[in-house]
Amino acid sequence: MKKISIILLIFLISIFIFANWQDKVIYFIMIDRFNDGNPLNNDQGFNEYSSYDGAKFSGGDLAGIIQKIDYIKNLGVDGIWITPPVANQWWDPWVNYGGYHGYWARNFKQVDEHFGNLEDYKTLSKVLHENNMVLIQDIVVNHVGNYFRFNNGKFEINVGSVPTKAPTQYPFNLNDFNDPSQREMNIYHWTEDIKDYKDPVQKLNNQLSGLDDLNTENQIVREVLKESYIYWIKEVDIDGFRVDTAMYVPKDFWKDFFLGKNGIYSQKSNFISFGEVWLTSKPLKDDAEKEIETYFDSGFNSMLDFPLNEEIKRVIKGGQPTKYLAYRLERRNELLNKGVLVTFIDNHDMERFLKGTQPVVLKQALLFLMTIPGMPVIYYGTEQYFTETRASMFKNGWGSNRKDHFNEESEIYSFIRDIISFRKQHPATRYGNVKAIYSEDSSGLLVFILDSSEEKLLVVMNTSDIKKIANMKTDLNEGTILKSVYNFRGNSFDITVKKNGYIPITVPERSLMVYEITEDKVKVRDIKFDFKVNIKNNLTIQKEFVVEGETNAKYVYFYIDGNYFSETKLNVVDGKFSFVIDPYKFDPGEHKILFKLRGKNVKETQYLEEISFNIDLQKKELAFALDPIGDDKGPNGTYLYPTDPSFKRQMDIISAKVEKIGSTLIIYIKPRDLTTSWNPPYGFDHVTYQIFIDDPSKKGAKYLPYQNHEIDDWDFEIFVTGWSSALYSSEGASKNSFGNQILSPDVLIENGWIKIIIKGYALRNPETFDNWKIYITSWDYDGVESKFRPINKEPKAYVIGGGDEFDPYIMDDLTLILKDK
Ligand SMILES: [Ca+2]
Ligand SMILES: [Ca+2]
Ligand SMILES: [Ca+2]
Ligand SMILES: [Ca+2]
Repeated sequence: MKKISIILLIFLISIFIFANWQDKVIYFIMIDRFNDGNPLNNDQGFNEYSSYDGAKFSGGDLAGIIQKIDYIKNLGVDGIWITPPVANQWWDPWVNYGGYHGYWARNFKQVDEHFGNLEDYKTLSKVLHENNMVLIQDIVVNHVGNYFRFNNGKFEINVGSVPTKAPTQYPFNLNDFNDPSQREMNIYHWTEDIKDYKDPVQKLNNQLSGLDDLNTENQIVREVLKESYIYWIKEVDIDGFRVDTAMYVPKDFWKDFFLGKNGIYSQKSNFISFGEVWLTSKPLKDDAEKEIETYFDSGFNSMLDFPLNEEIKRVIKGGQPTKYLAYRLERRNELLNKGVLVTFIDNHDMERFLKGTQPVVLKQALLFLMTIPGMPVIYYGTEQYFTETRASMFKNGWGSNRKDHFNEESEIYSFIRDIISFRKQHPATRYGNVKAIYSEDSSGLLVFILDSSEEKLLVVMNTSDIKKIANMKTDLNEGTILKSVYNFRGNSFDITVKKNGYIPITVPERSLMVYEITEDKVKVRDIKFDFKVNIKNNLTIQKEFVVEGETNAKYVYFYIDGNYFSETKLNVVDGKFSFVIDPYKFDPGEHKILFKLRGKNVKETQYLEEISFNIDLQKKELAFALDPIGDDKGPNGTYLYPTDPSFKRQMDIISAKVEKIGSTLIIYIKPRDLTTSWNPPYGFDHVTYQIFIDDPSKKGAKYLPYQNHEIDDWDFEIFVTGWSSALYSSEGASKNSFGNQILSPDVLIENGWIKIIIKGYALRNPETFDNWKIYITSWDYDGVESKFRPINKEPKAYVIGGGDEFDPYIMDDLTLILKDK
């Protein structure tokens, strides 16, 4: 009896552990920043530990994770992914930074002294498995730490490297280029840093930010890497790998690593390996997906979904058109047939999703992730509203504000637990084929159907900050009942599909609702009025257009672009009505109009099919100004550029102009030098622009966030770097916080101009820009630390000189006053 129950128990446990990966939700932990279970291992005596310095070890370890198993489990996740636990280079004096994160290996087969030892790691694995949770280890094969470099062709050893000046594992210790026998072993590629990320040869063979690139073509290197990582499967019984920097290693390496003789997959069944190929696609394009697809063919059975991550940020956080996300969702169906897509809203290498936005936006994004197929990952701290990427959860770690953050009662912790539980109850969220049935050319509605063999769900999301209305055309049979199964900030009543599959719906701002498409049906009443109108689908409007129509309805209402608050009631006189469309109040491009007809009482309501039309307008110049050359010296002419040679005169503004097309505003800035030293996607670096827009009819803020300066009045701020853009409102802005983000404006380079496009819907479609003021300031931003570049008396490599931390963070500036009569 006892024996049988044990066998049964083992069987049940293995079902849990070996359930499909797409049924799981994973919690991602940076070991050093999660929890300190053993303070004795924090300081190894090399000045590599400080809980006040984000560049150093903070004290988190494997024992700390074990102590917090219940906290992790109660969130409802099915396992953890941990940053590499292997022995690291603790301090690199060449870059003044430490390997607390685990990606700078010293020895691939040893647990780092700060994190514990092999026994701790085995215990962690055992405790996780006892709790039906999996353990995924982050691995690196592309590089070790930064132990050598070629400085203008001359080989140099990083003699100040801590704790050793070379890796300690054979053959990676053979890194002295000046020793002919070591050189000939060719364990390394013996290269300089990658300078051109578009050059495929450099990308595979050169050093990524100084990290010594392993010769992954060399058979010895291949064997030892394979053996090193099999070691963890055998010793610790880990269940999967997250594979760092996969695109910097040749694809045939991966084939051999996973599928070759004694490959990873021969070691353990159902072993997952998800690769990091950090590529994203432009809106409505799929270059990244195409490249990521090739990794599934090279041995990976799972990949991180970076294209989706970017689209979620663009659309849900950045207010860009929901049709972008609709496209991305449908494009994923194909990829999902190849393997597991690991979904996430942020990670340890990027700004946290919550930074610069509101909790409600974070919640919507997380919920969205839980409604679509893939294996969602929650980055630690998300469940406590963290905004700092690598802040510590524990009191004595860096960035903790000297508080423990393991609060299971917090609102966002409960929210995440609830949405994970919702996902588990609904197989279509994990297995459904996704079909988008409604999306917009602006922020607003995204509606899609999830179709799995077990159930069909309809998801309705509104990404905008206004209530939306639509009449969606579907393939569903009339009378079908859509049963409300989840409601976030919306309505929880059921919906009935109307005649011909139409669903009229109003959707509150920032809400997400899920409906089960049931087999139940009711009879629907057919309300049909006579209606004729002169605006037809796809009509192009270039000047004022008079809409005229006839109907036997008592009342006619219309809505523009699904804006519930644009509801306009028309007078119907002798069965006729008319109104005017003024194209200058619209962004160029596609728009839509929805008519609602009513009889004597509310029950007699008919929504018509939406009619789309195009606004096509000429652009109009609103302002142009030249700025002196060489005045990029701060307000008093004392500022100096950082001394690194990559700084030219990027912060010198030489001219600016403003145009509009309809209600879309376009700002152009011409810098003296345009550089791309760090491969910025928007095509410029070593300068950022903080642009303040004043709508004279409104009273906004005075302080320029983080810039030690104030002006009379501003209502919107645009913050543009070569990597990102944001439009903020002055609401919520202060000396040291940006306001609420409204949109990510598009940024392009055109003939030496930086062109920033702000859709009018984000500015609430002003009728005129006359007398609006635009104040442009230039500075630079430290992308690693996510803050403005500091200023000091003396300039340094990456520090601006000629002032101090209380001086205005403005290198050059320019004001434009718009004429729009
Ligand atoms: Ca510790
Ligand atoms: Ca490489
Ligand atoms: Ca190096
Ligand atoms: Ca200038």
